[in-house]
Amino acid sequence: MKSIIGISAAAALSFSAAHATSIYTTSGSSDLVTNTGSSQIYEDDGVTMTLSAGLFTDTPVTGDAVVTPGQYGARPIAYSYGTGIRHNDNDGQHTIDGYYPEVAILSFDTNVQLTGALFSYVDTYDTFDLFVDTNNDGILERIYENLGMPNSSIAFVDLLSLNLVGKLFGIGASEYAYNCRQTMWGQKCDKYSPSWKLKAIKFEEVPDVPLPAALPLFMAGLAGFCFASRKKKV
Ligand SMILES: [Ca+2]
Ligand SMILES: [Ca+2]
Repeated sequence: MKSIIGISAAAALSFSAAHATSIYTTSGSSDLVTNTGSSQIYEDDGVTMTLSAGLFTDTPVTGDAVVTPGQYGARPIAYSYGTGIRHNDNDGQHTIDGYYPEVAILSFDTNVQLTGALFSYVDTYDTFDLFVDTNNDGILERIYENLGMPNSSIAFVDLLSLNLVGKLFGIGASEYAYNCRQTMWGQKCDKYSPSWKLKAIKFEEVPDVPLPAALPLFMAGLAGFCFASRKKKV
């Protein structure tokens, strides 16, 4: 018991060290504002995050993934360890698992960069898939699959280098049996079964207008200012 407390304390410490907002998706979370049953609404540092759930197809070899929010009544359930997903069509476990591939859908009210995820209920060789709405049409695209996490019951994964920017994201678990891909070594299958809970999400607010788009506006403003000041001299 003592070692478990030691591990979780160390994970919490490293998780809060960086300057970013952390929302804990546990049943006792102080960030939780409303739980409607089909979604949980969290708020921290002025940012609102809505957590809902869906299932997704996980097509062998091609890697195609289509997310259906709320399919078979898919819904997030916040437990003391973190949030899992349940649904009504032969759900494998109360975790986020790949028996029917499940995905936690994270919707923010402002542009953010996901910088980290804290997983709980983790066992050996657990993996996760990452989805981002890359073209802002409200539909999630899977951009990474079978990302690894530390072999620790509570595992933090730093997402900073993946540059995940947007308002709509998904963190899910791949299909148990059909997770096979063509690789340069031939067809490889992930024989492990991903199953875990989402304990916290770390993110930073980023400007809605990207810098390259803002630059011409700034230049136009500068040109206008020069023109105005020159006119004054005359
Ligand atoms: Ca489940
Ligand atoms: Ca999209």
